[in-house]
Formats: sequence, C-alpha cells, structure tokens
Amino acid sequence: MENWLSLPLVVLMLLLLVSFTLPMEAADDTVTYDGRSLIINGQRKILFSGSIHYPRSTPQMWAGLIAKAKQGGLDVIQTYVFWNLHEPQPGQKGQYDFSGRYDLVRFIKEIENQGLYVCLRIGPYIESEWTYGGFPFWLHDVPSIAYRTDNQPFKLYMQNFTAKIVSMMQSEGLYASQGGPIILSQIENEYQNIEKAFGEDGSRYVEWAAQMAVGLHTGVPWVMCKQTDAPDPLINTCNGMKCGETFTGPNSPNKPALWTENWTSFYQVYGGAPYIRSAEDIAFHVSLFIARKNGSYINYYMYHGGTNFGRTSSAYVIASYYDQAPLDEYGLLRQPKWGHLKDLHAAIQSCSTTILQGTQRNFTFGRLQEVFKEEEEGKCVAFLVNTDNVNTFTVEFRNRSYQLPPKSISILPDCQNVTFNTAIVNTKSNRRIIEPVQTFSSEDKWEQFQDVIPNFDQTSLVSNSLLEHMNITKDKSDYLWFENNLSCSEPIIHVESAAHVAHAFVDDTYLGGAHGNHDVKSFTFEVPVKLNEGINNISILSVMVGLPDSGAFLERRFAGLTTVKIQCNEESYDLTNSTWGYQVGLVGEQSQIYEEQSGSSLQWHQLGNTISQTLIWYKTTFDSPEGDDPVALNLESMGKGQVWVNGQSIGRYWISFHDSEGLPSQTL
Ligand SMILES: *[C@@H]1O[C@H](CO)[C@@H](O)[C@H](O)[C@H]1NC(C)=O
Ligand SMILES: *[C@@H]1O[C@H](CO)[C@@H](O)[C@H](O)[C@H]1NC(C)=O
Ligand SMILES: *[C@@H]1O[C@H](CO)[C@@H](O)[C@H](O)[C@H]1NC(C)=O
Ligand SMILES: *[C@@H]1O[C@H](CO)[C@@H](O)[C@H](O)[C@H]1NC(C)=O
Ligand SMILES: *[C@@H]1O[C@H](CO)[C@@H](O)[C@H](O)[C@H]1NC(C)=O
Ligand SMILES: *[C@@H]1O[C@H](CO)[C@@H](O)[C@H](O)[C@H]1NC(C)=O
Ligand SMILES: *[C@@H]1O[C@H](CO)[C@@H](O)[C@H](O)[C@H]1NC(C)=O
Ligand SMILES: *[C@@H]1O[C@H](CO)[C@@H](O)[C@H](O)[C@H]1NC(C)=O
Ligand SMILES: *[C@@H]1O[C@H](CO)[C@@H](O)[C@H](O)[C@H]1NC(C)=O
Ligand SMILES: CC(=O)N[C@H]1CO[C@H](CO)[C@@H](O)[C@@H]1O
Repeated sequence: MENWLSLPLVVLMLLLLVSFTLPMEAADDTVTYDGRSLIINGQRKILFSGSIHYPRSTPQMWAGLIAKAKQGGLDVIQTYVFWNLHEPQPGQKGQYDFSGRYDLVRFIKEIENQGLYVCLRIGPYIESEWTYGGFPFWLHDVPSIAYRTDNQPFKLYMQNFTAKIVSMMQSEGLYASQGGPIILSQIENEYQNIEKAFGEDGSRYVEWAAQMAVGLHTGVPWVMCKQTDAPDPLINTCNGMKCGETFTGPNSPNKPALWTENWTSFYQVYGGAPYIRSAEDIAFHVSLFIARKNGSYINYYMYHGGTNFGRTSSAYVIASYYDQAPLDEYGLLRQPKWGHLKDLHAAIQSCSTTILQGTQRNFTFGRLQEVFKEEEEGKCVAFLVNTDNVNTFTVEFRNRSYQLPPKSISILPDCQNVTFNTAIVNTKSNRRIIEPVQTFSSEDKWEQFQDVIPNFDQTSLVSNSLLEHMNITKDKSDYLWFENNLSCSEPIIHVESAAHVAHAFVDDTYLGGAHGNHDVKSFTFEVPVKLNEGINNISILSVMVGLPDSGAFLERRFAGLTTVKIQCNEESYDLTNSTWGYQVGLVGEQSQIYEEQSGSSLQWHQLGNTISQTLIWYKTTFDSPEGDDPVALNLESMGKGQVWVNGQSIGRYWISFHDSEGLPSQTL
C-alpha cells in the first residue's frame, strides 16, 4: 500500500493552481468538442449510446425499442445507413427506396420524439455483417472501379450517396445544428484495417473522405472509427471490447475519447455457438474507459441486434443478429445485462458533472489495484479498480475501508459511498420462455413444390470456363446452376469451390454436396456415380449464403466453382474449361412462388412422392396467435433454406450446419 494520507493534500494544492476553463457560452443548437467531451448547446456530456439498426427490426417495433433504450439510461441511438437498401439502382431520380423498414427519416424522428440524440454512421461502407458491407452490387460493374481507395468512379458514387443522405437529413431539419437530434456523423468505417493494401492511394483516400464529409456542412462533428490518423477536425474513435485497455487515445489533445463500438456480444455464424459476454465484463470495461481514458461517449454494439431479414446477412452470418445484446432479437429485455448497465449509467450520470469538470488524479494501491479520482469545488468522485481476476482486496481510501471484488470497479460518486460495483449484479437474471402455440406436424397441412433442375439447352448463358458466381447472379439469388453432360459409366466427380456451398446432380438424382464455413470458405468434394449409357446431364448448384462484407479489394472476390474434374475408367478429364450452361436462381424464385398471389402457373401438390428431399418448397397457412407477444417459427426439423411469411422473407436458416457441440446455430 502506498502513502494514502498525504494524497488529499496534494490534490487540494493542485486545485488552487489549476483553473478550469469552462467552454465558451455557446449559442443554442451547436455540437462542438474539446479534449474532454462533446459539448452540446454549451454543455459537456457523458453520453451512453446504443446501436439499433432500423432495417433489422420493423417500424412497428421502433418506438418500443427506443423507449426501452431510454429507460435503460441511453442518451443516444447509433445507426449505420444501409446503402444497398436505399439505392438498388444507380442513382437517377426516383430510384431511392426509403419505404417501410428502410424509412430512415421516420426512425430518426421516432428517436427525436423520445428526446434522445442520434449518431448517424453513413459509411457508406459499413461492414456490419451486412451483405457486401452495405455496397449496392451494381458498383461491381462500374468500369475500372476499385472500392475504398483513391479511385475516381468509386469516389463519385460514394460522394453522391453521402451527399444524398446529408441533404435528406438537412431538408428534414434533423441535424443538431438545425435543432434536430443528430449530434455526430461517421464517414468510412474501420478503414485502417485495410489501408496498407492501398499504399499512398489509401492515405489520399482518407484525406479525401474527410474533406468531402466536412464539405457537406452538417454543423456537427464527424468521426472515423478505428482510424488513429483521422484528419482534423474528424475525431478518431475506438471500436472493440476493451477500449479502456486498448485505446491509444485521441490523436489530438483537442479531441475527446469516444468509443463507437463496445461489443456487447459478437455476431454469430453458421456452425458457431453464441458468444456470451457477461454484464459484469461490459460494465467493467465501460467504467475503465471512463476512469482511465477520460471516456465520454460509449456506444453499445449492439444494444438491439435484431434480424437479418431476407438475404441481407453477409457470408455465413446467421439471421439472428446479436441476440445476446441488452435487448434480444425480439426486443425483450435480456437480464441481467439490461438492468446492470442501467444501474451503471445512473451511477455515472449522478456524478458526471464532477467527472467532466474535475481535475483527474490517479494512484495505485499495488500492482493490480488503482484509483481514479475527479475533484471539483469540494465535490469528489472516485473509481476504485481491481484488475486482479482472482483475488478480493481490501483497500483504505480516505480513511475508509473498501472491499474490491476480483476484476471490478467500484464507483463512489461522493468519494465515500459505493453506489455501483461492476462485479455485483443487483438485477435478477431472466430467461426467454417459449410456448408452443401451434404445431404443423400433420402432413395434410402442407403442400409442396419440387423445384426444377435445368438442362443445358434451357440455359441462356454459355461459357467455355467456370464463371465467377457473383458476377453472374448479380446477387439476384443465392443460387447458380452449372450445366454440362458426359458419357462414362462409373465416373467419380470431383468439385472444387471457392465459396460457399455446392450440390451435384445427375439428371434428377442428387449425388451429394459440401460447404465451407465462415473462416475457411473453400471446399472440395468427390462423389462416385453410376450412370446410364450414353449422355448424362450433370448439374452443379452453387450457393452463396450472403456476400462478403470486409477486406481490401472486395470488388475482386471470387466465389463459386473453380475446378470440376471427372475420373472415368482410370482417366482423369478436366471439365473446368469445357462448355458450361448457366442458370441464375430457382424456378420458384423466378415466379415468386412465396407471394400469396404469385399468379404463376406452378402447381403445388400434396406432401410426399418426391424424388429427393432437396429443392423443395413447402407451404402452409396459420392464424396469428392471440396477443402482442413476439411470434417465432421453430425450424428444428428443416435443413437449409429461406422462409417467407405473407410474401416477406424473414431470413435464411441452416439447421443442418451444426456447431462443435452438435447443435444448430439457430432454430427459431
Ligand atoms: C448523383 O445524384 C444525383 C441526385 O442526387 C443524380 O441525379 C445523379 O445521377 C447521380 N450521379 C451519379 C453518378 O450517380
Ligand atoms: C485525462 O484527463 C486529465 C485531465 O483532467 C489528464 O491529466 C489525463 O492525462 C487524461 N488521461 C488520458 C488517458 O488521456
Ligand atoms: C496515472 O497517471 C500517470 C500520469 O499522471 C500516468 O503516467 C499513468 O500511466 C497513469 N496510470 C494509469 C493506470 O492510467
Ligand atoms: C483521515 O484521517 C486523518 C487522521 O484522522 C485526518 O487528518 C484526515 O483529514 C482524514 N481524511 C479524510 C479525507 O477524511
Ligand atoms: C452514504 O450512504 C449512507 C446510507 O445510504 C447515507 O446515510 C450517507 O449520508 C451517505 N454519505 C454521503 C456522504 O452521502
Ligand atoms: C439431358 O438434357 C437434354 C438437353 O440438354 C435433354 O434433352 C434430355 O432430356 C436430358 N436428359 C435427361 C435424362 O433429363
Ligand atoms: C464479369 O462478367 C463480365 C461479362 O459479363 C466480364 O467482362 C467481367 O470480366 C467479369 N468480371 C469478373 C470480375 O469476373
Ligand atoms: C482454363 O482456362 C484458363 C484461361 O484460359 C487457364 O488459365 C487455365 O489454366 C485453364 N484450366 C485448365 C484446367 O485447363
Ligand atoms: C452436351 O454438352 C455440350 C456442351 O458441352 C452441348 O453442346 C451439347 O448440346 C450437350 N448435349 C446434350 C444432349 O445436352
Ligand atoms: C480493439 C479491441 O478491443 N478488440 C478486441 C475485441 O474483442 C475481441 C474478443 O475479446 C478481442 O480479440 C479483440 O482484441
């Protein structure tokens, strides 16, 4: 233990010498910053923020989610902007889509109505486990484009979309500089991860992006997250789980320490188990960031994750997004996480003025115990930190004794009473209870449609090589058929693919298939076959489960088949450069069989009598259960596919891909 008794005197002396400059009396409706915090309408703030992405829930849910966030002590809602939803065709007038779940303005106004602020992360590259990192796929076909670097065509479209969003916000009066709720905007996203790959062009691009953003005159600050050299006046911010330990700090003494992504859990992939991050661990790192790094803005990524509806998730990412967040996939409170963080927010806000205006001192009690103290005009706040993961310590602070549990931070808003300890959870845990309300096990409740395997002469695209998957589908479907034929009585078919899934058929018979995973996307498989005499039709179905969302040179990624060989009577033939016919998508998709009134001529049949269990559409109807509780479908008995309810895709499922415990990653 160190010499504690003399320390208060030292601090007192310091107080006499250090005079604290208050921020200039600012006019209303301004957001500025200095080395300590954001300053909103002249007031310093410690801001707790939470990510809720508008297209990952429904407009009917928004008000409730925001209310629960506010009740949980949040001040700010943070969202990305999803370029590929809004600009499905390159931007001539009238081709933007802001309807329904894409209604960004309505979402922001809902936040404003409840008195919270907004952090708008425009990107427009967002990663976010969102298909193609948020880029519209048509960018891929812009001549000589290279994404996220000093490339003229890319910069043109990026600027155009960014300007579109900013002008939309401005015309609705949504920036704080106009009296609206938006206090921060973000340009780019974790660019430093890939910057080196672009050499000088990368640095030029960062400069350009910063200048372009500032030139849009939003009247509120811009941030670049995970970009330690973010050009002035942009603020570099931290993303991660442990910014209290990892953040190297603002790149200028005039910028505050902001944490744009503190991961409350982690996204889940097919074949992976949920990542459970405890309430105690989150609270510890948030407190440490405030105490040790002068942190004044903390965003929970995600506060509500929601659902990756349709085909919006990126490669191998499951439909459920951050179900372990303080609000679960359905928007229900996840306890004790929600309540413990609410208590933390209340403890910090009860003394935030002193924290923000005070003079900071730190001391250590020992190798693993430290204290951070803020004092101002006789007021005093202390954080007692024990970083020892195993042992409880008793320490003496200002003549009082405190027990510090392992890996914990005690918050003393008056330097006396502990109002919160990160490791002591006073909120009761809860469990999501799922009650079956209807079952669909009776065969006569179902109809089916067997999708059609195409033949070579039905294909409209023919090529003498294996074409890249995404470049053919243009992301209109997950599915791409490769058609060929061969004559050989007992061949072995050998298939190699760069991503993500492939199935082989001869005529109408399913031979087998294989898939990669989130970490190793490529795979190989071989199937021995008995063929009929003469010519046999070979069909290989290549499937993607979301587009890639990260890394340099995204526009050059290769997915789909790379090699097809057959072994026939001891001889090996390489079919890679033989003539292949291509068909994009399934027949059921083309005729929108999932629409209630598809108007298609496709015939549904009673269940049963299928040749195989692959490529089948199943249909049933049900009455909405009574009440307002969330409704889920239990897909445990299914394999892999996509589900539509009333014509809307609620996402992909992949029950047959098990994690290391032998369990599906998501069944509901
Ligand atoms: C840029 O956006 C404007 C409308 O905001 C549109 O008229 C124009 O065609 C766009 N240009 C490009 C290259 O997309
Ligand atoms: C936090 O702010 C104090 C001034 O109040 C300063 O002395 C200290 O160096 C800052 N700490 C960090 C990690 O920036
Ligand atoms: C405490 O503050 C000193 C400077 O006053 C700094 O060198 C040291 O790293 C700080 N300790 C911690 C744990 O932040
Ligand atoms: C702690 O106790 C000493 C001796 O009794 C006293 O001089 C000092 O003022 C006390 N400090 C505080 C912060 O109460
Ligand atoms: C500390 O808490 C106790 C009990 O809650 C209260 O009586 C006391 O006044 C508090 N001390 C201070 C300095 O607020
Ligand atoms: C094989 O494909 C050809 C057209 O490419 C078709 O005429 C023939 O009927 C197919 N054979 C079988 C068994 O499906
Ligand atoms: C995509 O297809 C077009 C022809 O449709 C071709 O010119 C282009 O090289 C292909 N791009 C890639 C990356 O494969
Ligand atoms: C297929 O054609 C490509 C391009 O012409 C060539 O690079 C490749 O080596 C060929 N592959 C085989 C197996 O013949
Ligand atoms: C077999 O495939 C070749 C292309 O490799 C095609 O020209 C021919 O029409 C196909 N034959 C049948 C019967 O489908
Ligand atoms: C920047 C940062 O803190 N990253 C960390 C995020 O959390 C994961 C999992 O705990 C760590 O591996 C990263 O280092």
